[in-house]
Amino acid sequence: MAVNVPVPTRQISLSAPFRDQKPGTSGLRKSSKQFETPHYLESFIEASLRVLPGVAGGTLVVGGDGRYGNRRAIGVIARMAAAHGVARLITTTGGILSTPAASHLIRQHQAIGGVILSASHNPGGPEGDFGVKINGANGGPTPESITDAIYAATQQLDGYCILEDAPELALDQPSSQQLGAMAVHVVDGVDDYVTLMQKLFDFDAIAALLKGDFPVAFDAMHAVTGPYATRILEGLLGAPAGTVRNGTPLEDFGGGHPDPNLTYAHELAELLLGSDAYRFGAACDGDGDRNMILGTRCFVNPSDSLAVLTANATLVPGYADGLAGVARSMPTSAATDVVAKQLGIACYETPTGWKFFGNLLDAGRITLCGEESFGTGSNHIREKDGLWAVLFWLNILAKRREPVAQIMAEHWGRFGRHYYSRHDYEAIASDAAHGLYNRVKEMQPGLVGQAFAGRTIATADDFAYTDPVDGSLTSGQGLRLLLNDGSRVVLRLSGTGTQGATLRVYLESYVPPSGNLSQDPQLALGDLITAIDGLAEIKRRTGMERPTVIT
Ligand code: G16
Repeated sequence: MAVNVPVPTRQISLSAPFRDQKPGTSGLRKSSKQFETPHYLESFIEASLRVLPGVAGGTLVVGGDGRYGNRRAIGVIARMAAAHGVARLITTTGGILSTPAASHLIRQHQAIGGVILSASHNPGGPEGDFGVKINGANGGPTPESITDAIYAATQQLDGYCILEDAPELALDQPSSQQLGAMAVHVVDGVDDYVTLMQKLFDFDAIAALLKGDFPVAFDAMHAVTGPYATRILEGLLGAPAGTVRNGTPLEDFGGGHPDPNLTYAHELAELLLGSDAYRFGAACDGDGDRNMILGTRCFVNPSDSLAVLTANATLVPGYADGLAGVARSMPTSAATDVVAKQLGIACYETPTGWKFFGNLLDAGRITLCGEESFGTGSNHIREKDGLWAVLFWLNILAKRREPVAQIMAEHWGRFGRHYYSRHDYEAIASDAAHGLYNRVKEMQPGLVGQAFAGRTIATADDFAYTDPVDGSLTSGQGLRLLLNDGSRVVLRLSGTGTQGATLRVYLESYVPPSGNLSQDPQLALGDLITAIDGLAEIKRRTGMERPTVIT
């Protein structure tokens, strides 16, 4: 029985505000060391609790991806939440909570929001990164109006409020506890999420597929999806033990980089692309919101994945009535646009960052959305959802009973193919990144056109977006060079890195169904790759002969 023991609240003074707490594309992401600086985490949490509406008397969800610093942060946030009058705090056993499961918990408990502890796909551990994401009452990342207000609050902070000498929370099993006047509920972070998935997908059909000759390899990358995937794939769907690889969450992700792409999930990629042993492969990132999909000798580009899910959605029980509309981030290829056009549904193009889908989802304008950065999701929550995408694919495969590669070939044969690739230049000098970006931005369109011999530039702009729901304007979202034959190059600086700058170069060209659909994307995009390097002087300015990651 929980006992309400009065615990004194203490006001801690800060000698000076922290100046570097501007949230990026997805919350505040810094090195673990930075977060260990005395009062650093507390400063950002104080600012967030001052800005989030409804804190006093409200319910707050807290959890994270299990990385180094997770448990300590939960303790700090709980004591600060209690000091700010939060009535009920919901956290999870071991503090383990994937980003999509957190979004669901917030919605299910009508919480005022949540604090998700993760630096997503960035490495963890004492030498790695930590992060804090603030989600709102709809379960999604807070809009820019809130993140700007949080940042402004950090700039003026002279202290914070925390419970003094409170007992440590017991997180080892589900329980109800009391922290001062605040009730703390420790729940199993997997249960509710699994129930939601069972409502959306045909578990019987997927189980029947997995019982046949259909070996699957899922790589949890020693991150948060391990317990979720093990329960769902090996438990409920009957996949053999061992289907889930690297399934135990570790504080440093086993020293790995939990980013599900061909570089960082290369062991899985080699299994699928280099042999015929598996029919389906997938991986998720640190906090479980990203996904990579593979078939036998077939990599599914994330932009294509969204298009395939859109085209096949009615095969899945949760989407059997069809889709209200779809959305993709600007750098994501237009593969989904073509499908949406054929289906006669709206397709929106938003800036990078899941928060931009929130209003469209809340307004019922879209059902599915996705990004080239391995994120796909729907209106079931307000975050991208890695395991959801895996189950969506398995549901389609269970209904169509065709190999992944055949599904892709048929898709391109019907809609045409958007050859697509992203080249990342990671951790480069910030000056070099901004220098080459500004060089292209300030260039005359005529000069830009010359670089793309034989084609002309239809539009060259810095992408700006007016939210169709609330009218807010977001500008400076990436340089778009749109060519008259429908191909394009986009340059964008990452908003999630913690070291130097990361330049992303997005390359895309469209081939109609009658064209050559089976080229290697790097070859199909070869002339665009050469042209943009010449134009932006990428190699010279970054000092790198090739990108760190090619997707
Ligand atoms: C975050 C956002 C995504 C966005 C990505 C972009 O991903 O949640 O919506 O696409 O950042 O990253 P960058 O700015 O580096 O290109 P995550 O998985 O890190 O939360």
